[in-house]
Amino acid sequence: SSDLRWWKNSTVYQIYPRSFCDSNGDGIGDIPGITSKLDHLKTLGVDVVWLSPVYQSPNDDNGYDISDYRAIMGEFGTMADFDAMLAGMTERGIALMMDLVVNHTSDEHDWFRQARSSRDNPYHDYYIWQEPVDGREPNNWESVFSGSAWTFNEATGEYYLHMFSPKQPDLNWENPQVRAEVYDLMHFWFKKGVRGFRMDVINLISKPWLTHGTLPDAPVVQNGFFQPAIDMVKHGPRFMEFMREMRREVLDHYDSITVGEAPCATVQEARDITHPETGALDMVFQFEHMDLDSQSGKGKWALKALQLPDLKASLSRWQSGLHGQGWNSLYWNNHDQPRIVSRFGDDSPAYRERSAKMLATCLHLMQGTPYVYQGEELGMTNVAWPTIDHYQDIETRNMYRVATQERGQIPARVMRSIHAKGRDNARTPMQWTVQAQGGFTSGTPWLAVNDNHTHINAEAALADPQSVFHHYRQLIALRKQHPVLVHGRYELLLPRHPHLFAYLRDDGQQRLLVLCNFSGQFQRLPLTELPTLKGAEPLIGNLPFDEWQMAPDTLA
Ligand code: TEU
Ligand code: CA
Repeated sequence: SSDLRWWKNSTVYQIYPRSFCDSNGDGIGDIPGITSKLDHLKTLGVDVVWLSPVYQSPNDDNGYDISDYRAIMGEFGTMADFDAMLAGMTERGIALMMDLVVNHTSDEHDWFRQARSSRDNPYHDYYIWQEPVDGREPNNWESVFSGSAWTFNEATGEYYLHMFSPKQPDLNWENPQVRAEVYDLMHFWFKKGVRGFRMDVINLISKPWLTHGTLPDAPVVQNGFFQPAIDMVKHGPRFMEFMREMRREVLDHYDSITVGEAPCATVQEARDITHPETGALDMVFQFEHMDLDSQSGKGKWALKALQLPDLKASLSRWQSGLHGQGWNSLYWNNHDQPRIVSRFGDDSPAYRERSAKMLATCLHLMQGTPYVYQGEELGMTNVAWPTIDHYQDIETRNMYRVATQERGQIPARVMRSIHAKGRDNARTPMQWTVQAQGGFTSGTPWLAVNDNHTHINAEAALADPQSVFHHYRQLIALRKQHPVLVHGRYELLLPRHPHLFAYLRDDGQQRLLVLCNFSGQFQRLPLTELPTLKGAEPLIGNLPFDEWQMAPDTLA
């Protein structure tokens, strides 16, 4: 039955190849580099790797702009290197998930080169075109990377849609040939031995106005003409139909693991997508908990301090909402998000390790499949570089330009947002050793290594039994040992407590109490509001047991 699916007690590790390990000194992480580090993953105990894109790409968005879905990016290696990496994973019992980026291609993909050449080209209908309106963009949609979501194409006199960069034109999923191409390339990778896919912004593929109706404007929420548009496109009218077709045509033929990235998804939408009988994917990445430290409706850069009760309410709604009716992914980090210990925790020397372990515990003991992003298992932190030229990310650089040049914002303030939320926080190279460049490369890294590699690095973490790494290793192992972690129901306790995140897991056999202190201060447990702790046994903690058993006078 669906309850026994293998990925339910698995943990996934995400690799962002550009920043993981450079084998040849050109400063860019690569596939042989990954192959050389597989024992790190084996020691950690993860079951699955999600590999961010390694396909041929002009790298406008670091591989999320693909120009050939069946070729490996030259900087990363060859197909033979890929096969060797996959074999190394298989030997170690690690399954590989690829990144499927099919809401859009690169503008350098042959399909788009043909499509833009003339209205009569057979590939023209692979993409989404609109006539100019009053000599300008068809509507007010803003791309996620700033500026219009429409770019004019001289050769055909039309605009094409790109929800992201102009170098990432959106595919037209209404066209059955486009869907057939996608299913085909999925079979290609499955046949190589890949076990599944993480599907990039998959809930944006069905554009509402292409099914019926006219192209609407997005509501005005900010200064200037262009307005955020994801909500106008997500979970469109034919989305579930397309996903069920993909399930039938491809996924049902393999024992796979799938996760759909679904910005702006609601619990109800996630239930539809992940329902074992009527849905199509095993789980989704939802973003609600990632939006709680920005001002509502104003986008990720409008900073706001996290209120712990909001985080508890949000994660708990997802826990209860999918229990028995779908499946959650559990994540704090990925290549688009700032480092969690710097974000919801405390990365100061006094607290970094405790804080990173607390956050890991809070997430990993919930119901769902946990994802660990490279370096999270070391408690890697954000960076705060002084000026925009230190940054590489297209989203960050475009936002800075528009904010300072068109919206009149003060550079120092914009930099504060970048320090808090910029995607390069996640993309600084993996810190392997105390040596120069953290052992990531023998050359000059494409993005600077965090100075703190001198004390935060894998070598040091493996040698220290109390490290963040070994805490993650234990959490990953616990999921295999205790069925309550996989199947137990979830119940939030102390919903309004400002500093404690407390919850129960219960499968009728075993009860587990999770207590997380999000503050830097000692917190007295409100014992009358908690189940009795008499006879309870400690399972895992962010301090050695003798210290944390002494602290509260509760376990007697
Ligand atoms: O991200 C999609 C997405 O929803 C972004 O808006 C994300 O929220 C944003 O980057 C946060 O700042 C996916 C990929 O994960 C991202 O790396 C790509 O740039 C994007 O799609 C386009 O492919
Ligand atoms: Ca390299």
